[in-house]
Amino acid sequence: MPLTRTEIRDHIGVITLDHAAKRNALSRELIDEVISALEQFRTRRLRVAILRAPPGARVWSAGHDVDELPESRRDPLGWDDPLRHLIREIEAFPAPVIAMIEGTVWGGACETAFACDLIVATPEATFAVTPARLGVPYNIAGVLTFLNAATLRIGKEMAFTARPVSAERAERLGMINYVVPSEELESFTFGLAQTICGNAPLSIAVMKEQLRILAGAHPMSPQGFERVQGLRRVVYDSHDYREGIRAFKEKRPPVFRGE
Ligand code: LCV
Repeated sequence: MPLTRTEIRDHIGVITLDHAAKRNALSRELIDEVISALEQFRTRRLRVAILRAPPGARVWSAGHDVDELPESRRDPLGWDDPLRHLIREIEAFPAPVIAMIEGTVWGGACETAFACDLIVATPEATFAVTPARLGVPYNIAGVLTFLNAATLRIGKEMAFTARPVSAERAERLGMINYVVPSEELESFTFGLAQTICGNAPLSIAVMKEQLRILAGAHPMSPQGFERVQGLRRVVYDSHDYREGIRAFKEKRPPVFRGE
């Protein structure tokens, strides 16, 4: 049973996350389907990709599939993690990817939306950065995605509180492009996509890649990188990381000890 649906309208490809039973958790299986849809769109030289949930979805995506996170002693978000692969594929896709958001967005799904080029959301949508809720040491490329989406102070607030931010506030802060009523979400997003389709695809592809390279141009010394990786290892080897994952699976609040 596929976990996504795809459709092509003229130069626009649409991927619908459609695994309601798990609230569109970003499992390896679901991510593989999204990535193969993007490859199909690339082959067909489509000019915009839209990533969405089914109309009326209460949850756009619940983020990384927690059942696929290692219990401990292994980097939960290493290079080969499916979520990391998805983020890179969205950033490398040679045309704009629009996140069309209705419902709540959590953790790795928040990063996925922020990795998209444009975000259009309904007023009911919310965005939550959740590593601290689970005790997860987010990876440095992911932190940069958040830093490029929000100011440092807002990024810290979202990371430290793990509280959802409303679509209106996100728009006011420049984290998303538009907030539109749910009944207009589809027509507005497709209108935006059609405007892009009418422009020069090569020029857009080059500007997208230029902006990706410039947005990622944050110098870090090898010593700085090693320090960050060492700190992350302390977290994913910790009691609190194991407790966060276990509490989620046992459907109870975690009890963190700071060790
Ligand atoms: C696996 C799930 C999930 C899920 N994984 O429905 O950013 S980081 O570092 O944190 C990164 C590691 C990450 O992204 O971690 C995941 C962060 N996500 C969250 O913290 C959101 C976790 N989910 C929820 O808070 C709720 O499920 C929401 C509010 C999304 C929806 O609540 P609702 O009451 O509608 P349930 O909680 O009953 O979930 C329905 C089924 O989906 C599973 C959940 O375990 C349940 O499974 P069962 O029916 O087998 O009990 N599920 C939900 N999210 N991220 N599985």
